[in-house]
Amino acid sequence: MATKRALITGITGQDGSYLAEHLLSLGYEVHGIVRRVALEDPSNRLNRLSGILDQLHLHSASLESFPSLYGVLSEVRPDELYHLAAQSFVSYSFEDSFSTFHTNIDGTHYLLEAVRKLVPECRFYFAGSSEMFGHAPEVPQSEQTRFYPRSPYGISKVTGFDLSRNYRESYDMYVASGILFNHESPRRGFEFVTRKITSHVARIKRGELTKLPLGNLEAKRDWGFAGDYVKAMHLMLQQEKPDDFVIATGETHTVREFCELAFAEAGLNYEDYVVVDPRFYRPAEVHVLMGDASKAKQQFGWEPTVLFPELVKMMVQHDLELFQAK
Ligand code: G4F
Repeated sequence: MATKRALITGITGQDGSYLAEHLLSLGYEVHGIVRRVALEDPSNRLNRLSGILDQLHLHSASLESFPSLYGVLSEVRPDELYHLAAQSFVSYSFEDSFSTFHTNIDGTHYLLEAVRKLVPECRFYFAGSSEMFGHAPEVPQSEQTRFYPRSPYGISKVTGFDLSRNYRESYDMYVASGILFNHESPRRGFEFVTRKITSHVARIKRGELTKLPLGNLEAKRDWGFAGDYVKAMHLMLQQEKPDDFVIATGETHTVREFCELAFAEAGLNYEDYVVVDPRFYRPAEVHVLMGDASKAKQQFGWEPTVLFPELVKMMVQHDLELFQAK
């Protein structure tokens, strides 16, 4: 069989790097779209890809520019496209909703349109998000649950999801959306709460910091391991028909519980260090997320292999070593 060619937007991020590794291990030819600045500053901006860089084909383009995306698509002509790139930090989307909408909605629209024009047979993965459920009317949330986004980011993802479904239904394209609940790893960005906590634990342990300022400690999230979740993305594009799938662990935990376990892993009591700082509260919060991934399990046998305690441990151990070495 001919080698399959995959194109990943957001390849430099946490999910992009795990997905690229997974696809390489399956024998794919892997291409990625990156910003021009990333190619000019590889040691910082491509650091998550450092182990596989020589096996990748990177192309510079911007989600804000249709011609640049069109150019890459016409050159690569992928069999599968994984659209992961986005302004993905919910807090920031409140500060600049306009650029969040431009990047997340227009960027998705540009890609779908370029695929339709150039490679209509290409299978397209859209990175939806549990943030689309927002103020959800039920717990757990499944593919049937009504969306009620509570942030500009959530609104942008609902629109991207609707656009994706509309291309699937109008043009008979293979477009699948993953509704992924929070997924973390040692490669998570430091602005997200899990990595903020584990990196602070490591720096407090070293005596570099004395406090960890956080916002809402009672928010509940369904946290899984990103390495598991990228496998579901790939499986979604191997089905007979395109569809949408929830990917989650089915457990929910508070930010407070994450702190408790993370500090305990380093032999510390979180109550001695965590302080509530109203600056980290959001104008509108999503209080409880918990996913029901039974459709993915039933259709392609996907199940998480890493659950909450193991995930916290993995991230804390990684950061203890990382900051020890600095
Ligand atoms: O880690 P977070 O910033 O992730 P959030 O907002 O749930 O979004 C992440 O998961 C989504 C999937 O549902 C993705 F679509 C999205 O791109 C992103 O990856 O915040 C988690 C919770 C929130 O309730 C937040 O209010 O932690 C609470 N929190 C409390 N203190 C904090 C902080 N979050 C951050 N980032 N920083 C804090 O100091």
